[in-house]
Amino acid sequence: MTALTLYFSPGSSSMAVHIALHEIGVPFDAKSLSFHKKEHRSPEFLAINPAGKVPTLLVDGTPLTEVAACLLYLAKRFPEAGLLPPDPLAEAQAVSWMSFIASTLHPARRQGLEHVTEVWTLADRKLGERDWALGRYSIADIHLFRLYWRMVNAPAGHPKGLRRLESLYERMMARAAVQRTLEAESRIGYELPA
Ligand SMILES: N[C@@H](CCC(=O)N[C@@H](CS)C(=O)NCC(=O)O)C(=O)O
Repeated sequence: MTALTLYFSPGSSSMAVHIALHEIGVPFDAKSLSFHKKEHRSPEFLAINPAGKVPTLLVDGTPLTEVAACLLYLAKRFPEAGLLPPDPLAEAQAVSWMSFIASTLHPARRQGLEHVTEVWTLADRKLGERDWALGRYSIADIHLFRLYWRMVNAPAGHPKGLRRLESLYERMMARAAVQRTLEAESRIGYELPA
C-alpha cells in the first residue's frame, strides 16, 4: 500500500490532485495549508517543498510537486481508475494538454482580461466538439476544470460564451469526486486572491 499525503490549500491548484484522489478512491492524508496564515512558508513545509507551493504530494515520504506530475503519477499508479488512456499517443496528448494548461492558461491571469480571453478562447477551440479533452475522461479534464473553475469563481471578470468549456464544466460539476472535493475544500474555506 502506497502512503499518500496531499498538502493543499482550498480552491488553489492543489484542487486538481484532490479531485483525482477522490476519483481513485484511495485513502490519503489531507493536510490543509492556509495562505493567510502563511503556513506554506513555514520551515516545516519548506523542508518538504522549498518552493512553498501546493500541491505537494508525499508518496511514501517522497515529495512530488506540480499538478501535472502529481496527476500523471496518480493515473499511472492507479490505472484501474481509468484516468489516462493506456496508449502512448493518448498519454502524450494528456501531457500536451497539461503543459499548455500550466504554461499558458495558468499564468494568463496576471496579464489582464484581454490575454485571458485570448488563451481561453484557444483552449475552447482545442477542445472542439469532444466531451472530454482526450475524447474520454482523463487527468487533462481535471486539470483544465480546476483552472476554469478558479477563473469563473474569481471576482475579476472572465471571458463569457466559451460554449465547449462551459459544458465541460457542467459535466465535471456532476461528478461525485468533484462534488466531494468542493464540499471538503469549501468547508475549510477558500482563500482566493482577487
Ligand atoms: N506550476 C505549479 C503551480 C503551483 C502554484 O502556483 N501553487 C500556488 C497556489 S495556486 C501556490 O502554492 N502559491 C503559494 C506561493 O506561491 O507562495 C503547479 O502546476 O503545481
